[in-house]
Amino acid sequence: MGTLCLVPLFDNIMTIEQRLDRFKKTVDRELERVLSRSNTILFQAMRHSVLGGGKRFRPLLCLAAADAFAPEPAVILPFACAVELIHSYSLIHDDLPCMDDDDVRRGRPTCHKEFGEDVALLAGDGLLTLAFELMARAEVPRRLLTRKIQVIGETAELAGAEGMIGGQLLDITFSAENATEASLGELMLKKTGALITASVRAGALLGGASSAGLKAVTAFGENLGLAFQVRDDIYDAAEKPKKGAPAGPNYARVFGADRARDHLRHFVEAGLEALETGGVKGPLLRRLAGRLLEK
Ligand code: GRG
Repeated sequence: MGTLCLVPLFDNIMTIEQRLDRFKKTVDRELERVLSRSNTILFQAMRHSVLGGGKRFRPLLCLAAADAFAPEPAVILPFACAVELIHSYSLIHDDLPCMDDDDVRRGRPTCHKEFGEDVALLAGDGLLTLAFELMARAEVPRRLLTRKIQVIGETAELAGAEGMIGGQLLDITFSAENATEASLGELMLKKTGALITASVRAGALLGGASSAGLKAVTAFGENLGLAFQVRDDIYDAAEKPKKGAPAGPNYARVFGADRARDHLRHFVEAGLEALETGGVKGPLLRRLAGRLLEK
């Protein structure tokens, strides 16, 4: 009895960082499990890309958003893993020679460098479809069935042609001469913000958020997506340009590093304010937002 009582007590005294670390380990273990069902070259390529590092920012956001309400954690896990699989697919395709043509990802050879373009293309497709399989097959309590279907539909939309993929199209057709804050904002909101918004909305919906809570978390996700991309652009602009590669859209290059840093802070603060306004405590969400202002 003593031991059982200590479990919730231990939960309460765990720091926010410890809880996030525990979530990350749970996600890593589950991703490893779902990707171990076969050892074909395709699954080897999928595992190479998903299990080779990564901050797991999107699954953490999903679990943190659920945690802000009253979740049953086991219900959320397949959805948290699904957003990471979608993210990993987008990275594989983004690294291909017809896109960014990158050789290194997370400090290791990109998927096509290790397995060839044909297998890498299919590995991306395999991860995308596996994500939807995980969500469709996830067991949820009866009262959450409608929300589960909503999450699957929304995730498809936000990751799709009007969301992340649409953002990637804006990226490849971008012209620096005609760039405005609005056009770059739309690009970032779609390319990076859409999947981040999908991640927090999935967690909030399945965590039982009210419509006010959901509205707050959605505004948080959109602002965090913008902050995430501006931050990435600040780091990117500080690096030497890649040999022979045309410079893609970059907030810090277009508007200057100082203005980009101001905007990064503004987007993080606007995200936190949205939570405040909606009465969402969400300590884990706040901590993840805070990470974007750190080195
Ligand atoms: C579908 C081809 C295709 C592309 C979709 C998301 C995307 C568009 C492309 C990925 C490339 C990219 C640089 C996107 C911007 C967002 C970003 C900084 C991704 C890196 O995400 P992190 O930092 O990476 O979360 P880890 O390695 O931690 O998972």
